[in-house]
Amino acid sequence: MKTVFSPLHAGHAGNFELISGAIVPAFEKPSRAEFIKARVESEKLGPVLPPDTHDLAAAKQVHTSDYIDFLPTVWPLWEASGRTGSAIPFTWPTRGLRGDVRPQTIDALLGFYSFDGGASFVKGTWEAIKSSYDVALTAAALVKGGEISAFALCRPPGHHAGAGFMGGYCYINNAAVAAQWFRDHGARRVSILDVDYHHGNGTQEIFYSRGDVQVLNLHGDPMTEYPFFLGHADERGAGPGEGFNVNYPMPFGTAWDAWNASLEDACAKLAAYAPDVVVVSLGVDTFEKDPISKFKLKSADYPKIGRRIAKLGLPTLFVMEGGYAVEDIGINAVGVLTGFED
Ligand code: SP5
Ligand code: ZN
Repeated sequence: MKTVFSPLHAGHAGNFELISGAIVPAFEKPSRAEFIKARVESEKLGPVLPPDTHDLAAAKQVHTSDYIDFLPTVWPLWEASGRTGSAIPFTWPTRGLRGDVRPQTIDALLGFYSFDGGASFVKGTWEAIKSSYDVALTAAALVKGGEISAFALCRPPGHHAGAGFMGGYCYINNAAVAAQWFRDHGARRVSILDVDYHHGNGTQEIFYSRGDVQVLNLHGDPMTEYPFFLGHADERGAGPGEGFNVNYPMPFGTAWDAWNASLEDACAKLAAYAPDVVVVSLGVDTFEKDPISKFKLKSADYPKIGRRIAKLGLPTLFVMEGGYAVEDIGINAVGVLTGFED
């Protein structure tokens, strides 16, 4: 399997986030991608290729144009306002406030275009976001070109980013961009299988009213786990999309057997949908040693995930999402990929 990777991810570094009442170095950090790349190489998964550069048209097929145009302006506006530390939103237009009026100052715009403070900017953040997007589209083109699978080693991740907002370490929804790109390049139906520990709220929002992209999500129950405000089992899609959004919320402590039962059900629904291509939002924060998550998957479980997905017999694009146990992230992420190739 070919991997697409860009060193430009590394400029997105030194970010902070608010967790459990303390401002701490962000768990989403450059070493994540480097550990995965090192494991791709040591396992001899296949060649590691640089991305081609793309314009932003494909991003604007799933995100609003004003949101995408905002992203490269964040750091210049932040610097122009005299600040040197990272740009983090702190005010949001929740219920009772005006979310329909675009404000005019950078602090307000950061809140207008986000749902939490988990997607901050430093100097190299936009270049990293753009490279992650290029990685996803380049890997998607490999699959369209006839590869049975490809690995988009994206960083930053994407599945929390909605049509018009960032959050949860995510800015451009790389998996959604790739799924839409497949639709725009001949695929009649696309399935997105999101196995990250957190609900892919952005992906769900983007495709919620559509019947041409099926979205299947396995995750921590939002009653008690981030992102809290989406991801319940009764969210089944709307209008032409009704029945094509499927959520599998699971309790803290979920280990392989129960998690795998959800995977089996999701794979059955995916096979019945008979898509032309599968996009896997590959998060490995389901791991028992993940520092911010509460599932109990073991390293030996990850190849089983890959083998099950391979059994679908469909062209498959793996898009990297979360996973914060950096010592093991390469073993687990690449474990899925080598399992796929078994
Ligand atoms: C892509 C992805 O995996 N994003 C995850 C963003 C999670 N942000 C909020 C994490 C809250 C963690 N709370 C538990 C504290 C553990 N001490
Ligand atoms: Zn996650």
